[in-house]
Formats: sequence, C-alpha cells, structure tokens
Amino acid sequence: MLCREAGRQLQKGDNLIKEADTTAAGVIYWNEEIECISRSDLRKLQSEKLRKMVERIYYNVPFYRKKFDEAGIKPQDVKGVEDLHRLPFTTKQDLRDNYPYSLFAVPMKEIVRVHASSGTTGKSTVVGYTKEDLEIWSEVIARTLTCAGVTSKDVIQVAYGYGLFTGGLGVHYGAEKVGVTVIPISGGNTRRQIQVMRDFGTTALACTPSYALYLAEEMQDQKVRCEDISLRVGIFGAEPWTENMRKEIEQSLSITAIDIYGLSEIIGPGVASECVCQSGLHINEDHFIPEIIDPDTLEPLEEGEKGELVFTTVTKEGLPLLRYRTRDLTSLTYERCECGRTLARMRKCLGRSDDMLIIRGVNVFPSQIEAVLLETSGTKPHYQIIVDRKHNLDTLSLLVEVEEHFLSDEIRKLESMKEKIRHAVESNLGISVNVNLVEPKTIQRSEGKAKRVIDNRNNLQS
Ligand code: DLL
Repeated sequence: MLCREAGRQLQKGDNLIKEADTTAAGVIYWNEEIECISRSDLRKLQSEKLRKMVERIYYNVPFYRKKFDEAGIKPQDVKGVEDLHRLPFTTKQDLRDNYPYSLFAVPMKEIVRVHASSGTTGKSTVVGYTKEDLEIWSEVIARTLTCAGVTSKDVIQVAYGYGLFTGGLGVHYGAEKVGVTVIPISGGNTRRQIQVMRDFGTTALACTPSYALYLAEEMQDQKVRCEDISLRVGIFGAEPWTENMRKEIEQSLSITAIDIYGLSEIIGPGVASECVCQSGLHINEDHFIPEIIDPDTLEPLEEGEKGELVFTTVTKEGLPLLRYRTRDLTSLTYERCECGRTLARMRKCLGRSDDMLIIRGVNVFPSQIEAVLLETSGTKPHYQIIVDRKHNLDTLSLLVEVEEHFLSDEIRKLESMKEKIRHAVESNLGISVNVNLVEPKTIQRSEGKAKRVIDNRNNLQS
C-alpha cells in the first residue's frame, strides 16, 4: 500500500493527481506553489522573511533586543537561514516572565484576538494575533484540511474546544476558507455529538484522538453503526497518539485518521499536518522554520536525528518567536513526499523533553498541582498524580497525604478539604480531578527523585 485517498487505498503506480482530481473536487493542494516549491527557492524565501522578521523583532520587542545585545548580534548579521543557529532561543518560561503581552511586537490596537493555554497558577501562556496573523492561520489550516483530503463538499464537525484553546476557532476559520460546511459544536456532550454527526451528515471530524475513540465507544453503546453515519476522515491532534491508536480509530469509525500538530505559541493547529500518505507531518515551512536540537547541549542535529523541535516564526506579526523550544521530541526529513509536497516532514511526536502532561488535550505541569497543594493547609508535601485512560478518556487522580490529626477529625472536614483541592485544581487547570486523601507515609518514598507522576496510559499504548 502506498497511499490512501479518502479512506480508499491507492496502489503503487496509481496516478495520484488523477485520483485526487476525480475524488476531491479537483482540489489537490491548497497552495501548490508553496507546498511543492523547490527546496532552494524555499530557502531563499525563508531567508528573506527571516531577515525582515529579525529586524522587526529587534526594534519592536525589548526582550529580544536585550538578548541580541547581550550576545553581540546585530539584525544585519543575520543574512539568512544559515545564521539561524546564532539566534537566541525562546522558552515557555520567557512567555510566562513576559505575561501577558510583553512579547507582542505590535501595539495592542493591532491585536484582534488572544488565545491562551493553561500554565502555572494564574499564569497562562498568552498569544496574540493581528488581522494578518489570522489570515495566515486560516491559510495553514486550509492547507491542513486539503492535505487530509477535505474539500468544500465536506461537512466538518469541529469538536475541539472553542474558547481560549486554539483548537476550535483555529480549525473553524480555516475550514470556512476552504468552503467546508462547519458545525461549530465544540467539545463535550457526547450524545449530542453523535446525534449531530448522524443527522447533519458529518463527513469530517476534528477533535483529539482520545475523544474520537471515546465517541466510537459511545456509538457502539448506542448501537449506532458506521453505516448510519457519513464520516470518512478525522483531523486529530493536540495530544500524542500512537500508530496503534490510529488503527483502532480507523477501524472503529471506518475512517482515515490524519494527524495534525501545532502549538499556541507558534500559531495553534496548522503548524504541520499529515497528507493521506500518512508518512510524516508536512510543516508549513514558509511560515515556521523548524530545527531539531539536542535538548541537553542545544546543538542543532542532522536530518533524521531525533531531538527537540524548535520553531522560528517568520511571518507572524503579533507574537513572532525566535527559535521557540517546543519540548516536543521528533525528527525531520526533507525528502519529497509521495503526494508531491516538498515541505519538510516531522515524524509523529510521541514524547517531550519536559514533564508536561497532556490530559484530555489540556497541558498540565505537575508543578501546577503542587502549587495548589502548597496553598491547602493540612496537606503534607507528598502526593502522587495518577493519569489513566478509562473508556478511552483520560482521567486524573490525585493521592494526597494529610496531617495525622486531620484523619481523626470529622469526615465532614476531610470532605471539605477534598472539595477545596478538587475545586482549586479544576479552576486553575480546567480539568476534572478525583482527589483521594491518604494517611501520612502511605505514598511510597523514593531514594532519588520522588515519583510524582504515574502515567498508566503509557502501558496502554505502544
Ligand atoms: O494543542 C494546538 C492544537 C489544537 C494542535 C488542535 C492540534 C489540534 P497547545 O494547547 O498549545 O496547542 O498544546 C501544544 O500539544 O507542544 C504538543 O506537545 C502537543 N501536541 C499538539 N498536537 C500534537 C500531535 C494545541 N499531533 C502541545 N501529536 C504541543 C502530539 C501534539 N502532540
């Protein structure tokens, strides 16, 4: 098998263009000029954009100007992509330190939208978009959807959350740009999702892969068969998922499952996406230049070597970022894909170089939970975070040791402490948690680093 087109398998030797012409309303690439550009022309384009962006960032963002000055670099020193390695890195901590708007490169009157992802108590990562940034976002999502074989004939159910999370609105506007019929249902309310899918003739589903599995399971429970719905393709991302999970989703929903990758800091979804060949995610390199570095030495790695993914945005106006460390681990290939696209491809991301967990699509750092516990009197500094997957949905449980005297207190007091922790975690992280209070010394002590997180999902996947 070489490649799949809309759930159907193409054989070696098939003429992809002809196939796509007949099956996908004539749309093969959203932007063929860029998606199939020669590598040398792309490099020229990137270099030109990088030079302009460095100039802009140096004069408009004091944080970067200081970094450049400290490193003794002037904007004119950056001649092109070959000089990327000389530029300073940016981290999530830098965004937090400059919370909420200090890294923006334009006056606030030019910012027309903000999004945010969760962060340590009260401090989320805030990102801002100008009108032009929103245009770029729609463009890269249009490429993403077209890459997945979605056309204006499709009906897309957008079950990513709408709101501060970038998933819902990001996919929404790109889908409208393509002319797809959009059902902006947002996340949750599974019963309704299934009813809408059936009644509205949904052909494409956009949500996290774990939610897709959950929907499949609910459909089975409700005796809704794949033949009862028109779904043929899924646009899944926002969390790591394995090839095994892909197989399970494809079989249970009878669809082609496409992996899409992105992060709020860079733009949201639309940074990279698979085509129907499902062999790596095409990076929208004319907007986001990727590098792979060794997360320890910070030295750039070669094509094919696994390391941490770093992006430099070269067109973003609101929040341009230089060498942003994603913490996602992957490798790159610059080989042309069978679909004809020449943009670099990244391997599926399955790991991170930090301790961030992604629970039901929400980014959670153990330190956020620790911060909540520190503020709760009566708890000991011993806790364990247990992440599991039940009925294809992530669950978060917290084991917390409480001071001895609390246990001899009335049950009412313990219940109120539990409720306090639960409420604090939920309001700070936006995710539900099951809290269990336990006696002192119940949680196993470690001789080295405390094992704070038990992620049982790792045992479920390969
Ligand atoms: O998750 C943006 C997004 C929305 C992507 C919808 C795809 C679909 P954040 O909330 O900022 O943004 O989380 C970004 O999620 O650094 C990865 O660790 C992880 N992630 C996103 N997509 C994938 C994927 C959105 N396809 C963080 N595979 C990233 C693995 C992913 N991890």
